Amino acid sequence: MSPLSAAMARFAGPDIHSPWHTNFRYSPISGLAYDSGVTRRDPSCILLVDGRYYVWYTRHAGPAAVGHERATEVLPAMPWDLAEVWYATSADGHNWQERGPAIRRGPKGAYDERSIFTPDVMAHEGRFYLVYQVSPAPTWRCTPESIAIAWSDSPDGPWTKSDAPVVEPDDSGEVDERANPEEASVQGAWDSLRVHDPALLYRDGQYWLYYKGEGIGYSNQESKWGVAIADDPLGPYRKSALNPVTNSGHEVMVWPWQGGVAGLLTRCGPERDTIQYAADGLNFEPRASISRPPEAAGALRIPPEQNDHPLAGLAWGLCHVTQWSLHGVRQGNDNLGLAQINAPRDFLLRWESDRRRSAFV
Ligand code: AAL
Repeated sequence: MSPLSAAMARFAGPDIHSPWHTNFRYSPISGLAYDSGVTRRDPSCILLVDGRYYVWYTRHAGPAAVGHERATEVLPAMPWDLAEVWYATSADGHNWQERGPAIRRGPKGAYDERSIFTPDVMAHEGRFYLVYQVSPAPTWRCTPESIAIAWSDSPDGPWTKSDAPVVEPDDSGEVDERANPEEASVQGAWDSLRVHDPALLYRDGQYWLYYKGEGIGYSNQESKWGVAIADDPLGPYRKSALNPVTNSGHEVMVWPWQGGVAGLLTRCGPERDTIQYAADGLNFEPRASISRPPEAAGALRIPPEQNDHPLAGLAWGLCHVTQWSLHGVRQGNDNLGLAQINAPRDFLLRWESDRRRSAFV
């Protein structure tokens, strides 16, 4: 065997030979693919119900985002503004049919008047729960974004929304709402600006709602994850005293493994692009470094009897491609047919974990 450099020796041990290490490959899907008039992004985890796959996601049809300065009641500031949560189903996970809205925006003055977005789903004891982000009107750079929940007896709805958000930003920090949130006069807690990207897991009789926080006075590249725990799925949720439970990570992607919680941390922080594990759901440790992970991934939720490998809960799912990530995804993925896209619309792709493939073995 040829000798290894120091760099390859420390990579080959903990990473490529770890059962937590994987690569990802991508394939196009039909039904939720690029559409020049519709934004689709931030897919939930996928559920298999009565032989059909279900996914929920952020959807906005109409003009593309124009930025906060030019946003109006009908022009979205960002691709997730003026959006609602829609859902789609599929027989094979490749060809999807959009079914329609699951959660619609609330009336004037409601906590969810401006936008409803970035959902995740949990099925538990015959009931379905959607957790998602909400923002009130009007929108500006520092609009507080919170997390709300809705439940239904069927994945096809109808859904009953919570009367109020169930997780809200910490109330510390001060910033003029017209300023950039990074230019705070008083810096707040790590989750004082917004709470985002909810993901709900049932663990030992309690409901664990993981979320991403952004703080007043922090760059949005410093996002981290926290968790809020409740005895009832509809709350009240109490934030853990150990929050933030990660020092890195953007969109939250968690799955259960051997009584603990595994997570895919991407994009932000010193431990971005790692897979981590917390045996107690709170104290996360990196288990593998990864390359080119799916952005805003949602994975197929599997029944406990199929959960026989650390990455069984990260086998395949959907992710999004945005105007900011399109260039990177196009490179090295000629199979995706993305060469012709030049307008800013976010859309969904399929990803699969490929545990056999490594550039180094
Ligand atoms: C995402 C998520 C949240 C943010 C925005 C839409 O990828 O982190 O959902 O609010 O970007």
